[in-house]
Amino acid sequence: MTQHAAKLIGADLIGTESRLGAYNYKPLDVVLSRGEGVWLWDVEGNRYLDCLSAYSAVNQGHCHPKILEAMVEQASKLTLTSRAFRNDQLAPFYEELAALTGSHKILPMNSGAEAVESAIKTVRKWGYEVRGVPENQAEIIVCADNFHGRTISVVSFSTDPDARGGFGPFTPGFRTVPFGDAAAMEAAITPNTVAVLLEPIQGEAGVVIPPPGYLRRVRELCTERGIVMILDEIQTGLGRTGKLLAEEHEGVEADVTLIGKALSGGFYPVSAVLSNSEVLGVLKPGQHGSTFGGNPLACAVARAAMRVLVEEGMIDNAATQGAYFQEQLAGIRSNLVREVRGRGLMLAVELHPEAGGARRYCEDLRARGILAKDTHDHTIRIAPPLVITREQVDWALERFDAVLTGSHS
Ligand code: IF1
Repeated sequence: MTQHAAKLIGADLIGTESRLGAYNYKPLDVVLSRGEGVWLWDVEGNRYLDCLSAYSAVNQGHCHPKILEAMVEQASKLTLTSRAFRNDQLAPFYEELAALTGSHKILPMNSGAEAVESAIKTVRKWGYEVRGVPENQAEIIVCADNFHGRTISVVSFSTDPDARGGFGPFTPGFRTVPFGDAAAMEAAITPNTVAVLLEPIQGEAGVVIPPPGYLRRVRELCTERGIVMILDEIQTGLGRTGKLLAEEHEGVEADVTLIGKALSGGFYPVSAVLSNSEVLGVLKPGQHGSTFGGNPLACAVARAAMRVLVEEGMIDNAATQGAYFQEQLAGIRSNLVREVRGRGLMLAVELHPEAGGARRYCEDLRARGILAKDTHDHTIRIAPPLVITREQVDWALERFDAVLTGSHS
């Protein structure tokens, strides 16, 4: 096929998307058709380094051969039984996930938002049954600028006008405090507070790292006041920040941890609520569930995704390459850049407002073979698959340098 024909096919696909699809996204106009490791190819055959990793769902790299093999093998045997019957993949999935994370109880779900919803339901019930909170009075403390998903209850406590505007009436029972302010959190606690819910590093907010000691202080508060600490590690978990879970950077352990995204290496929606026995123990048969949650295909895929993450040293690689990437980005002499920040391979370059928005730089990066996503107008988010090599980081840095210093290559 000629380049011209491929371009027409791409344009045609974009046209059809616009005509038939709900207009709830405004993606870069790059139509991808293949992925391998850190690389993506579009329908025209152009190659790109992926610096988004499907919002950290593809930590293990695109189409990881071992996850693919597990998926194909399981798909040819058994895909779905529902939880009305048992399947032979669920128990080993529990066992391996519990061993990896040190959890005592696991609730398997599908999307990240479902894991968040499931945690909210569970801690409310725990509040009534274990803590004796009066019926329907349970409160959960959340942080401003959070991102936990798109369902009604979850957007009910979003502070982003786009995420919640027009979607009321909202679910009550949430109190919002500034992220990174433990004193504000302490002040918001009432006798009806059953849980706090937060991201260890805020992703959508633009890779916002709380002040040192914050998570430790939140942990202490929760322990002192008998409140469940829920960490949403759907984006930060599974190696992204250079540790299995981002909570490890502060040496804390949440009571409830939510994971999703990379739990399947991007092959399939798989999420989970991890907790101690007391909290998830409140759920009894018939009180919560999901047709697809814990299905054998999901479990087999997740088992392979966890295995390669550990066996192939991806978590350490995220720490090593992430530190190098960040240090080198910070060394780029550009008057556009306000701050470079991040942890592991969860990085962000925040531009000065005068730079005119991050989107144009993402377009420029795309023209040079890098796919990165802007967030909050002025921030370029950089989160490649955790399999990225030093050479590939250097390759990316040349291009970031060119885009941020306005030099032509
Ligand atoms: C979209 C952001 C990332 C999440 C955390 C729960 C969920 C997410 C911490 C829900 C999902 C996504 C969804 C994606 C964009 C994306 C995102 F920019 F919106 F914030 F990753 F940075 N908790 N994050 O980050 O998980 O139900 O989607 O499986 O297009 O909405 P989900």
